[in-house]
Amino acid sequence: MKILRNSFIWVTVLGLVASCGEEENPFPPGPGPDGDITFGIRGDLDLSDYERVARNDAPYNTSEYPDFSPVVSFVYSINGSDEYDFVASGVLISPDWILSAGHNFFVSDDQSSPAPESGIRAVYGDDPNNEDNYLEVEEVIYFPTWLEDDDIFGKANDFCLVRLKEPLNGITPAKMLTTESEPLNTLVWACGFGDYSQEPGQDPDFYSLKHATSSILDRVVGGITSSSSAGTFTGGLLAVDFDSPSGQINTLGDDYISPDEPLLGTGTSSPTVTEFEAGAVQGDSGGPLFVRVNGEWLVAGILSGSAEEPFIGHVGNSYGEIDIYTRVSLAYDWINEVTGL
Ligand SMILES: [Ca+2]
Ligand SMILES: [Ca+2]
Repeated sequence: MKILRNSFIWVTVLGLVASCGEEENPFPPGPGPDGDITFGIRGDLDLSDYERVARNDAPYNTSEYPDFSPVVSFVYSINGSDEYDFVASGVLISPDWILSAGHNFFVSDDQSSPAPESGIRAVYGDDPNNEDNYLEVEEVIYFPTWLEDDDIFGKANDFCLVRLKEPLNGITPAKMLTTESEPLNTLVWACGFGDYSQEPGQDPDFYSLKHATSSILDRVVGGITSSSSAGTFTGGLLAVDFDSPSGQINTLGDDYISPDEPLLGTGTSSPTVTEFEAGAVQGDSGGPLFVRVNGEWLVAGILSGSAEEPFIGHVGNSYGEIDIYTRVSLAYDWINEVTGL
């Protein structure tokens, strides 16, 4: 599995990739018929197209689109200093609380203790480079089992709640899906601040801007447990795949079962590429997945990671990524207990 907080963790995880055995590869390595290699977004679109959607610029300001204004970024250090090494994502669920991924601030393989609040800033707006929008953090509360039993999406417990020092007024918080009614096979939207800074046309010295991406919800699974001294909890996952415009790559709809796919259960997936189809990249971690229920866009998932090698020879961040979100509905009792929402 791959974790999607930004920076050095990525190198660590790449070192863990297992060899792929003898299975037949449905997709030979290298570009497909229309040059099927990209980074994060569709190769036939520009990052600015996805940024426009995330700003809800017209025509993306109707009820057909979620309001992306409650999606925030984090800049942070692991040692509590103001030398911010990482960028990540989250979503405002009340003026005081942001829901995000536990692994953004604590990964037991890499840290002896969670990143101190003194080195974390939440940033509202579309641009993490705007220091006027930096907000101090009072506390980070992890899902009850996360600190003792963390495994990115493997235990379906990759959550944290970040309480701001001062409430953030002026932005309408996102609503959450509180019941197990995730609409399989419908259009969903993700949003975050994943790092495109090394890509052509981007400034390597600046954080990337907020971008919004779409897909079809391919998997809804439950019954995944995690345990700690706090007890045993049951959670679940949501998953989408990054289909290629050529129709050649449809990883959750093909016959090849990659190492992380059994965790996601069985099912089908449409090869149809959505208008703003994309895969998550480092820094999108903790960002929300919005589903539409009864006409209302609700946060149903928090980005935890991506499946390892969805097909043999897959190029990281390219078509075929399988992005995995931790289910909010199954963690809602904890969210409610902590925040009173
Ligand atoms: Ca898809
Ligand atoms: Ca698909």
